[in-house]
Amino acid sequence: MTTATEPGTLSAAQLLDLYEEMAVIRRTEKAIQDLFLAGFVKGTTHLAAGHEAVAVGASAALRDDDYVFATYRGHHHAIARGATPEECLAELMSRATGVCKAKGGSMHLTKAESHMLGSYAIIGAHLPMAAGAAWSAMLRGTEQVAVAFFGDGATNIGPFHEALNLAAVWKLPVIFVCENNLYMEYTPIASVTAVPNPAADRASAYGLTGEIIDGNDVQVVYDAVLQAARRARAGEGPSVIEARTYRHYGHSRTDPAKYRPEEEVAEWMARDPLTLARDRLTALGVAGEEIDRVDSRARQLVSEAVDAAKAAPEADPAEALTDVWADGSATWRT
Ligand SMILES: Cc1ncc(C[n+]2csc(CCOP(=O)(O)OP(=O)(O)O)c2C)c(N)n1
Ligand SMILES: [Mg+2]
Repeated sequence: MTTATEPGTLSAAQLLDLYEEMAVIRRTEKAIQDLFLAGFVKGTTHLAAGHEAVAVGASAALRDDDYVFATYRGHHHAIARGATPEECLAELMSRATGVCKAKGGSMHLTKAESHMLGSYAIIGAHLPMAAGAAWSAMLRGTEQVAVAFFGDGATNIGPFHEALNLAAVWKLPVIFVCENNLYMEYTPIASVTAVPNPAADRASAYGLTGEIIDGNDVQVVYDAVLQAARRARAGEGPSVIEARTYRHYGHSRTDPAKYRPEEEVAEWMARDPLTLARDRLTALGVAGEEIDRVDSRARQLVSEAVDAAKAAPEADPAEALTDVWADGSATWRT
């Protein structure tokens, strides 16, 4: 995983690595949309195309043993924390080689061995879980941090407030990262929220500082999370980061997102995280051909992942009750 030691010190090579990770996620999301429309993906999907910089920038600023919790819009976090596109695609296609052997599906991508402790479909549910993981790390003295990524909609849900409160009281090493993409399903968050910045403006109620950042700029996300993680490891408690971003697709499945004003969509598309990273790379002297080579590599990797996932065997029903409890079995039920 690419890391640097000081905010603002990512080298061109490191930034190019982050660009590649974002390109891989973008290609994977596009592949998922195509596979879904072709009938290969069962259930639903919530694509994170447009949100790549949040996952990749944050992940690069974390240690490999830090804990990450995400929402049902979590493909980008799973990949940023070490799940391969092939494992994710196979999971969505109910294959035996899926990252959860087909028990999770799109909304529950989880990779416990890389400390990606799950994607949660109940809005806000995982914020107290992240606080719990942070508490565990604090008690064990490991200097690990826990990060909860959640949508703007979660800020109007009780567990958001409960988690921030207790995290502040106990000075837990947890980072709350709101991916504010302006909408909760089909409702503009601004139309149902009493303050303009749904996460950051609430932080002061718990004695915390809320930081609003450009969630489409991978360097900015990296800097903000690196500093928050440092504070957490130094015993200075939780941070609230509101990363403003935008989804490229509709909320889920085949939602064409016609409720979004055209100018708004155009404005955000012009601020695509990949375009912003490309601009940064160009300013650092990286040649366009080199970035194009990285793009081709990402396209190739995902295309091979699609083929491999399609060719993989269906999940074995005998696996349905494995890996569902800490001892690796389901014996607790019997
Ligand atoms: C507790 C709860 N209430 C309602 C829902 C239904 N629901 C699913 S997605 C969603 C919108 C959430 O929006 P946001 O938190 O902004 O996340 P985004 O989809 O934009 O990433 C809602 C209300 C749910 N899953 N859980
Ligand atoms: Mg939202």
